[in-house]
Amino acid sequence: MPIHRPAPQGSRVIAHVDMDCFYVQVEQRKKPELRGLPTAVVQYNAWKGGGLIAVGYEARKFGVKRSMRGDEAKEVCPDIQLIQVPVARGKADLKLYREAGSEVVSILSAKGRCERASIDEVYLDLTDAAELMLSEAPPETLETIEKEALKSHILGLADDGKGSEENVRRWLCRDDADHEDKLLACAAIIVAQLRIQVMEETQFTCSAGIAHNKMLAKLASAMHKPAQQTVVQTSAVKDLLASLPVKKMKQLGGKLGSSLQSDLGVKAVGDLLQFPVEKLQERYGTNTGSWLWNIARGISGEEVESRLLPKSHGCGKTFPGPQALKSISSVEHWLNQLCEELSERIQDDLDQNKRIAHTLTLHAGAFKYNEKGLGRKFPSKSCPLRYGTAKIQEDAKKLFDSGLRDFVGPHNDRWGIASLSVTASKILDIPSGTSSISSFFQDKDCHSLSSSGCDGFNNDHFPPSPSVNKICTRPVYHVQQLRPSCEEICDVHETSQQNKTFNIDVRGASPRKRKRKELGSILRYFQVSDSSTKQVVDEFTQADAPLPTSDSESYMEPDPSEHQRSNLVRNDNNDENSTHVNETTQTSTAWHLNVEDVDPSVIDELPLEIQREVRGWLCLPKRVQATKRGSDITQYFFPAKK
Ligand code: TTP
Repeated sequence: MPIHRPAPQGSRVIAHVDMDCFYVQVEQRKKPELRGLPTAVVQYNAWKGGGLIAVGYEARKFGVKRSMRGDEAKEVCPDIQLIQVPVARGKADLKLYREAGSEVVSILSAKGRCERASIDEVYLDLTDAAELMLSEAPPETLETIEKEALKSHILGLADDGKGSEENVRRWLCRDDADHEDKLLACAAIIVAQLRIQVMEETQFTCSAGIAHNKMLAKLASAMHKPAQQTVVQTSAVKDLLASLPVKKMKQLGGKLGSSLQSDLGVKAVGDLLQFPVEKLQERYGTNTGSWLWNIARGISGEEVESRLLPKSHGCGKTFPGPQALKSISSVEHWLNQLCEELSERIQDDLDQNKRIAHTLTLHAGAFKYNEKGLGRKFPSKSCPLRYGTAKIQEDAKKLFDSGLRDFVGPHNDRWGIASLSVTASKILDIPSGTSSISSFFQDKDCHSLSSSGCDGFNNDHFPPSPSVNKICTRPVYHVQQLRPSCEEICDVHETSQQNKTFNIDVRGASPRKRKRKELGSILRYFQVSDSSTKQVVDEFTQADAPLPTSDSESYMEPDPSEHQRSNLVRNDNNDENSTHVNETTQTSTAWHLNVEDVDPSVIDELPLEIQREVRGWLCLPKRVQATKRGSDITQYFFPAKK
């Protein structure tokens, strides 16, 4: 659903940079003898020469299109060079292209806030760079302006008969232009320089759109390709949108666009101008109605996010026609391949970028043999992500089983799987070092609240069963419970030689203790890990399956006096709603953590640099005497001085 965001104060200049026939360029850089030849990249497939996924501009001249198969492309362009996408684990391996995309991102990001939008496109917020140029070296003061900038397409610029480059030079150097257009002129020069730099350093060409917001910049970058740039002046917006088919606008390609066409008779984005905002809101809701009213006027407040790395990692494979998977063992085989790749990629991300993924999602495209027309879709399923190939494989398999049960229904019809994918999402940074551990665990909690809460796992992902409620309520319960313990760090008692227990007392903490805010969050991590693990299990169990109450409390036992809390856990499992749980937990005051009961495999799932520290922390007997309070994070978990 589109999200309406009010336009920010002040002028902005945003560029959308899109690589030209990207995979083809990557292949041509690898094999320079392909340069200048009609070339396409095909996805490995024995059927009719495989499907084309990228088509070079030389091949496009012959009418070769991405929708074609290799054999069809050869018919229209007999000399076409068909390059197979690299294959690993029986499926396309896009690592080469991903890394090539990163090379470009690292060049572009030097000039402004940069958002990597896909494998080959980025948004850049050039407002600061353009303002700086305007104040220090405005275009009219420049001795030379790169030809690349002079070749810009300026929408709405009338031809004055002096040749287009001269025309553009005049536009770039106008001193009577308003501030907004002057910023655009500066940005056009900056983008041209960046594109030259990308070309020189990577050998790749790209195209760009330059405008006052992301939406217009994206539209513009596709208008003149390859290796060109297009500028959208404010005065040209109305004409640009007047004839733009609704389906071409981002977010209008699906149901919303179809509804605009069929219900309101809107064909072009500009047709929306005739509808008052109230009418659009009445029909599509306040948010979407406001968004539609604004985009009709070229207004969009969407910010360029600062993101150089992908938002998620996904591995998928299609099994078209007769290749559809029809047995659990074949699904398992492919899930294992996909999960192996996913695991490798999230591990690389963790090692290289210190980022950790929190959610694993399985999507499948499925059909039933005896069903005519559109039946129930295979539901996508998610669960908290556990690191390690075997664990991801195990969880993905359980997600699949759960989805399949919902899909086939009680009749146990024969089924086929036409596509499978696994995705790791909700990727958060983890700062390294001791001080960062608490932040990391905080993150885990935040994640727990949002992703394990109803927001993160929506009902598309979870069938409405008691397990859903549990997923929504348990982490809320834990976090509610633990917030106070973070603020009021506790005494830790060694209750016996064999059985070390953390007793976290949140009653009447002193201000001094309150200063240690958040560091106790390491405990929350274990709770979250516990609940995470349970969530996986819960998600797979049927609604009527017994709920693992005692297990889930194995290392986070309630104080025996806390009958109320114990009851709550049970209520929770009995589907009580989260509000009730939250309210009542406010009264709960004490916790015990039994170190012996911590599952060591939980530690294995932590980032390496943190593992070491946590292991040290768990070796209490040796270190209790050795470490002084106040030296590091372990201080908070050692027995208090009597
Ligand atoms: P696009 O940017 O959509 O296209 P492109 O870069 O090939 O060509 P253009 O110059 O028109 O922008 O996609 C980027 C790459 O993503 C593309 O080179 C191959 C890959 N891709 C697929 O694998 N499958 C697809 O369906 C699409 C659209 C792209």
